[in-house]
Parts: sequence; C-alpha cells; structure tokens
Amino acid sequence: MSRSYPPVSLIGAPTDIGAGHLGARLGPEALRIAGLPQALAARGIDVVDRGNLDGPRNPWQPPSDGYRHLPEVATWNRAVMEAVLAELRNGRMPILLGGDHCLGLGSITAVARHCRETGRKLRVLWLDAHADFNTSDVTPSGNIHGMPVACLCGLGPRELTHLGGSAPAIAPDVIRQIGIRSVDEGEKRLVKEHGLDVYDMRYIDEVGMKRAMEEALDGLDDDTHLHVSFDVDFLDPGIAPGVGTTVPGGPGYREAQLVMEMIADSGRLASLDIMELNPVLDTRNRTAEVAVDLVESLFGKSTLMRD
Ligand code: HAR
Ligand code: MN
Ligand code: MN
Ligand code: MN
Repeated sequence: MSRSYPPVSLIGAPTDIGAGHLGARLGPEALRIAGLPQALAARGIDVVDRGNLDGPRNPWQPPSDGYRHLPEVATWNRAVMEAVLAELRNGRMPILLGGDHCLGLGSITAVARHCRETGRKLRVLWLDAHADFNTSDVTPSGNIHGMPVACLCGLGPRELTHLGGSAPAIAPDVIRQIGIRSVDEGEKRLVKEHGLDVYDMRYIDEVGMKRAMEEALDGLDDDTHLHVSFDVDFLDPGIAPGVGTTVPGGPGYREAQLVMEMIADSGRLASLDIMELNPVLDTRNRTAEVAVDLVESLFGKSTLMRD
C-alpha cells in the first residue's frame, strides 16, 4: 500500500519538567541522532525540522499542593500548544519530540482545537504503560507526566485544563489507551469513573494485539483526525530501556510493529507525539533507534509482500 503523507514538521520540546527523572530533555536530540528526519525523508515525506522550543529550566523541586513544577509545566505546555497549532493550521503534520509526557497535554489540546475549528472528529491513541490519569489528590509523586490525560478531560488545575481556552479539551470517549500495565490505586478509580477505554496488557494477552487494535481503531472515517501519543515506555523494557519509568510486560518488537502497521493501514494518522525517551538511562541510543524504526512503520514502511 503506498500512501502519500502531508508535509511533516518536527518540533523538539527538550524538557523533563513533568518527570521524576532527569534526562528526557535530551530526547529530541537522541531521536535526531538516531536518524528520524532522514528516515521520514527516505519514505518520500516532506519533512522540516523546526528545531527546539524554549522554556523554563527544571528547578527540581518537591511537590507543592500536589504538583511538581506546575508553573513551569504550564509554560512549556503553552509553547507546545502554540507550535503544534501553527503547524496544523498550515496544513502540516506536527510530530512532537519529547520531552516528558506532560507535554501530551499541550499537543492534544492543540489538536482538539484544530478539530473543532475544522469540524473534524478526533480519535486519540494513547500508547503507554501508564494511564496518566492522576490528579493532585491521588498522585503518588506529584509528577505531572502522570496527569495529562486527566487534565485533557478537565480534571486538574485551571492553568492546565484551560490551555486551549475552555475545558475540557476532549471527552474521555475519544481516547483509546493501549499497553497499560501500571495504574495507581486512586487513579484506577478515576479511570473507571470517567469510562476510559483501556486496552491493558491483560486484555491484549487474552485477545491478541490484532483484535485489540481493530477495536481501538474501529469507527474511524475520512473525517477523523487520528492522533497518536507514543510514550516510549509503552514498549517492553527489554527493547526500550531508555525511559525513566520502565514497567515489565510490555509489547515486544513484533507486537509493537503490528501496532504501528495497523495504524498506518488506517490511513488516518494526522499528528504524533514521541515522548519520555531518556538517553541518559540508555545504552548506545538503542531505544531511540527502536523508536525511529517503529515510526517508519507508522509511516507505512512494511516488511510484508502486500504492497
Ligand atoms: N503513575 C505514576 C505517577 O503518577 C507514574 C507515572 C509515570 N508516567 C509516565 N508517563 N512515565 O506515562 O507518578
Ligand atoms: Mn488540518
Ligand atoms: Mn505517559
Ligand atoms: Mn508511561
């Protein structure tokens, strides 16, 4: 299947402001060094690297009122939101290079706003070991990278829930979470209360990744904007050790390839985040290389003989 893609813009967000480990600030460079721009260009895609956004340094403070670095997280997310929205309004596909996953908030707030402006439907695939649905009341850490999905759904502090003007940015029913295997106790209750559609590893083990992905992608049509928020800790630590919060029992190389190929086959991918990569915790940048390999599949590279 050969498919043409819109022009792509890479946006680096070099910060670990929402994380519990330092090092995700180096994620954008690690992805560039692993050859992401060249890999996309080799697929015939028009790709421009916009360079890195600027933002506050990480003050490395303990939580205050249940949040670590809330003002800095808000500033970074506003910068991400504006950069992503500008690309979408220009008819380009934004790829956000994280940076920790708190920035999924700015990215998806922009995507949701663009969908409202253009009358398109939105589907978000959240590929992650974690549900990222904590609030200040239930978070075990205060780290805001554990909260972006809750904030998108309107649960959280005003400076995060109202990034796009009004809250909530999205309704829980646009989200499909895949690969989940670490959810905190209070978080679990909130996830259930808000009816998130979670394809956890137990479900994937029982029905298989193919069926889980068919269900997660069900109902997309020509009018749907598909956003993929790829937290690299989605992957099993055996193939992706370079993240701050590894959780055993994730998708291996073959399963992850299938996920990306099925998304590519949907033909609906319209924006992407690649988050949580932490090269400080890695060996020889191999996690970035796996991520780039998977992104190639997401953009239609297939080893099959079906093309
Ligand atoms: N649930 C834990 C917390 O909130 C760990 C969150 C880790 N999150 C990420 N992104 N790495 O998914 O502290
Ligand atoms: Mn558009
Ligand atoms: Mn995450
Ligand atoms: Mn995660």
